[in-house]
Amino acid sequence: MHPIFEHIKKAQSIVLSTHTQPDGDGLGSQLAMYWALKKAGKTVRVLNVDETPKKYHFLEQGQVIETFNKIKNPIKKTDLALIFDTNDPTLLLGLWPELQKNCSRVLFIDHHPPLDGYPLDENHFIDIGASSTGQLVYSLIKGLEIPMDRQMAVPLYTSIVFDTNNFRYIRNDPTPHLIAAELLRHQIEPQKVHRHLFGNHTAQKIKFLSQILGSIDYHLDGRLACVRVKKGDMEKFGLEMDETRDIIDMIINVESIEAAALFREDADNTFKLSFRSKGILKVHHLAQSLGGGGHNYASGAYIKKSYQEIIKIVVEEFEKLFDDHEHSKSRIG
Ligand SMILES: [Mn+2]
Repeated sequence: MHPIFEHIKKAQSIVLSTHTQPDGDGLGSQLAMYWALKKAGKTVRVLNVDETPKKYHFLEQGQVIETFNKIKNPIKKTDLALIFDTNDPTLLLGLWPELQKNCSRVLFIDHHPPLDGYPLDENHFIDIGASSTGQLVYSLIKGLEIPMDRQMAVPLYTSIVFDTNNFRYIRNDPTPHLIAAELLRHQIEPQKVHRHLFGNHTAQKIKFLSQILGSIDYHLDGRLACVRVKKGDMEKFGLEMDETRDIIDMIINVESIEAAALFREDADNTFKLSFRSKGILKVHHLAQSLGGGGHNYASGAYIKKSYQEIIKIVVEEFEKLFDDHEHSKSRIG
């Protein structure tokens, strides 16, 4: 059995956290774990660096999530901290040193490839073959023999549906469907979950989308689509950061392209980049070379440069990826 089970069993006090700008997988994972550990009689606290975006408020039964920079009670000595859906300490911002200082052990539960040069020992629960962190949390709850209930099933289903983009990215693996089928037995009202995750666009968001989708630039003979979200756009349409997350998933649906890049301007000369690929190109190393990370076909990075500099780098790097792919094809063929 994986050592994580022993660590959880012997810990009495546990803090749960996830990456900055939390998403459906990170939040769903930590909330499912919260209810499971409470049921097992543990003292549990959920502490995140950023506030929960509006669309996930339906998950918050009982306001259990605390935001680190607003906490009323300091972090006390804690046996264990579990970090979900990342293995990158920098994505915990100022919370990371506090966890290091106050928790006897800090472990990652994640499905992202470990960062280059940051070895993780066997105590961390990492499986890059899992389609969501929620899937890993499901196996933890099962392994700990905590009986499933509705409070755990709703956030777990949310994790799986969110990270597989409605069961699109499951790599021929039946596990996400099998877990979902079991969770459906707990009256989770899946239509409500889908509505919160995918059917929650405000009229303002649709206006924003019409502007953004009208401004896609195509590069490399139409194989790469790039779109820029300017700093003022978010304020102009009254949007949360989280509301730009699904734009790139819409753009990648353009039939003729192979890859897409989104440039979100968070401050002057400061961009959040997101990359998507339909499967021919792997975009994980491109993100890593820019200081970020992610998966083979979905990755991202934060970068401080002017837009002109960044777009040049990104288009050049994609050109290399396409060339490498062509060469490998001709070698095989
Ligand atoms: Mn995830």
